[in-house]
Amino acid sequence: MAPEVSLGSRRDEFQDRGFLLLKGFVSKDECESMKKRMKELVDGWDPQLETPAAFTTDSKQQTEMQGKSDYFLDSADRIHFFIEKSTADKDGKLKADQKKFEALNKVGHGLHVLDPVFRDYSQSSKISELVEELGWKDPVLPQSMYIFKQPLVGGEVTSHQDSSFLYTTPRPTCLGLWLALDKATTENGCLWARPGSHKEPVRRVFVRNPEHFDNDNKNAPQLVFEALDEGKDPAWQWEGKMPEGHEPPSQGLMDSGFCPLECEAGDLVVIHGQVDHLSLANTSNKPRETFQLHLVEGPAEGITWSPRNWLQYPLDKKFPSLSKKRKAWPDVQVAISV
Ligand SMILES: O=C(O)CCC(=O)C(=O)O
Repeated sequence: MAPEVSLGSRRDEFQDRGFLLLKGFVSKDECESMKKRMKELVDGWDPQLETPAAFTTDSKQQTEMQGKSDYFLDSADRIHFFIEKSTADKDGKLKADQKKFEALNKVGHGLHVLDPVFRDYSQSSKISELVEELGWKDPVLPQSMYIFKQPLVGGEVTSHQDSSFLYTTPRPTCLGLWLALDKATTENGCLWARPGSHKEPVRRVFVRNPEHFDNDNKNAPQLVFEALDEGKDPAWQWEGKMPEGHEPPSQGLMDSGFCPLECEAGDLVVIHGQVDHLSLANTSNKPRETFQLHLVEGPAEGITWSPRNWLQYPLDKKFPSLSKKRKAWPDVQVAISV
């Protein structure tokens, strides 16, 4: 099925609102093959051999949990499995009676390089053509994530700008490509975005903590939030817990300028790195799986990947390039690398 938004108008719409919803970007069969492939990867994952890490978007817990874990930092160019906090024991490991698939929050962050199925989609010409059409000149792809939002278990993702986590200088250049693999609604935790918010600056960055890495204080968190725009946090930027009245159908969210982006399987939400967006918990018994890519401009555009970002490749590796001129992907393809 061809995208509903006609060529030519979607760049304008993207620049105006900061996001796009492209209907039928991939076929239902492609969605099913990604879901099937993920089940195979999860089948091959032994949570007892690996040390899974609970994943959260609560900013305090993020510095406390991800901020202590080498498993998170080491996931940059590997395939690592992260579980919902509610399914973890006090050490962050999978509870003994918990089934592994239902516990998963996400798998990341190197699927686009390491796994043949996710790599094929990430390298496809429909991705590079879209990105080029939206104005990226030297796009490189630092990360991919498969997010589960499991029925009745999948938690909320609090409001954030992606450029806080994938920061570039001298200007932020992040772009998110959020592919729905299931129908996503307000009941099972679809995305919500605040139109026009991409015209506001990046308010904070999630970075490697110099106290930990430079001053060798191993008791300090590895990762911390730093404010870039002190004192200008908008009243709606809830961190941690959504305030009362913001559960579905979420009139409170709409009053704060957010709108729900309900999707069919195969639809793509394109998200500017500065757009405020979030998703609520999955309160239904329906799955809501997605595959997401995040790209930035590369060095040929005079853009530098911040050396303080959490995600760093080993020195001998480069981010894969989506540019038609420079298209270069590392040769490596393995099922799971831990
Ligand atoms: O998939 C979700 O629920 C939220 C994902 C998101 O906000 C992100 O990856 O930036």
